[in-house]
Amino acid sequence: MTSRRDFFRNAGIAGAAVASAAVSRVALAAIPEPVVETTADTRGPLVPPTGRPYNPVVTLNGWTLPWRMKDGVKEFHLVAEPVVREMAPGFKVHLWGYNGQSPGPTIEVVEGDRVRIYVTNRLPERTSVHWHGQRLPNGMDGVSGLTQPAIPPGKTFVYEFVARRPGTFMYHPHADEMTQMAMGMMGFWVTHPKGRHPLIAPVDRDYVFLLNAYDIDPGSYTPKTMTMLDFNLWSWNSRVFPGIAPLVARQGDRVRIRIGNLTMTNHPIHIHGHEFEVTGTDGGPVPKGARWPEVTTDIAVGQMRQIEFIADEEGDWAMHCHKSHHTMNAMGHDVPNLIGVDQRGLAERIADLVPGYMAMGSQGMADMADMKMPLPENTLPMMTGDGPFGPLEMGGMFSVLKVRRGQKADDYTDPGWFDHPPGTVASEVDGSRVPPASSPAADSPTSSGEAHGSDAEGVEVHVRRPGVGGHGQH
Ligand SMILES: [Cu+2]
Repeated sequence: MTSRRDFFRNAGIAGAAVASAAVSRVALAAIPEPVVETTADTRGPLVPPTGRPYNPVVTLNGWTLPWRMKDGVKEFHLVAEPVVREMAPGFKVHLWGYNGQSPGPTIEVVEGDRVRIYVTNRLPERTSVHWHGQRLPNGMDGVSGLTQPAIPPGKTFVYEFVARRPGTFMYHPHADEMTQMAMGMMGFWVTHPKGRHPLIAPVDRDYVFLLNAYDIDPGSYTPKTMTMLDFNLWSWNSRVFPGIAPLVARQGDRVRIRIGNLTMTNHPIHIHGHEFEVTGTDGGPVPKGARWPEVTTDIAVGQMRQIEFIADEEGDWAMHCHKSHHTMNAMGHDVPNLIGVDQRGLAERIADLVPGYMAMGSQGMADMADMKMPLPENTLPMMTGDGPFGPLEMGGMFSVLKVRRGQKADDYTDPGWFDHPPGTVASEVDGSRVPPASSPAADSPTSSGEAHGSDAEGVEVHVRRPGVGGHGQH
């Protein structure tokens, strides 16, 4: 039975609870409503509705965080929380992130803006936010234990500083960093120049994304956070091919792509069909005399690079990490090299024991992309994705730069596959296009020339060793 004393004690507790809820409701009323995104769609550029104007960026499979202006201060509200991220169609994983997604939303401000960022911690452990690359008061740097107490679960902290220099930045926790970054906690930050800047060119398209990596066993939903090197999902903005949005441009557009690396290894990012220059790093714009053309740039751990080029070649141009294992997905690694191994007899014997067993890899791994083998639930085949000419045999850090003459200036929608002009696609040699008998190869004693002619059925290619015949080198 409840005693009178218990009653008063309980009433006291209840009263205290009401009072604290009322206080926090008042405090929360001063904080901007958190905005939450639940899909992995690429949102179009957020044209600034308030504050000073700028040309907004587009976050691949992501979005920009809206803000409110309060007494001349740009106020944002980040919520650190568990999220569900679709890494590719049909493949959902349980990550930690901000405002409903991993990575968190991109923050865009203008050089000189005073910025106030509320951070609410809905994680089961403490966290903090480090504003990677920014000039700011030391106590706003977000290193828990060193520059601030960590944000306990359930609490909201506030960061405030002036965005002093324009450039490409990111944010991530500096508390139990290994776990929290392996779980997907990170986001992009762009500070636009306040006017014309001698080293920052206006561009027609400005894309941003982060390089991240996960180790998620096929059939499971949560990353293994203790993995140091052997990740099995190499992602852009927590998406893997064929889940990564294409980068779309109108022919002739000046395109900037800003990339930050928060994985545990470097990524040589490569674009086909165009040369680009690195016009900025995490330290700021690169002086013009220090830029050079290239088609691949290595982005080391913790670095940011912004690359720029004129998208003047129409087509569907591959853009990917050049580490070939980073353009592969989870299912199918840790398989021995079976090229040249005749598995037929063995496969039959195993199939007696394991119904449905299939042998793979005797001629390379392309079988993987063709066979549509049943997979454990919630994973992706190692090589996947279909293009207009068949399987792409890709995964991971791969996307397509789609350059089109007819793309509208503000249109970021996928224009579909490129319609190649007639006669511009590599194709099988037919008899009518075999080199004539008078070609230099015909001089070789090992090339009789008997296979040449219009009969495609009879084409035979002879192989000549260097230094044997043909050039008088005996
Ligand atoms: Cu890579």
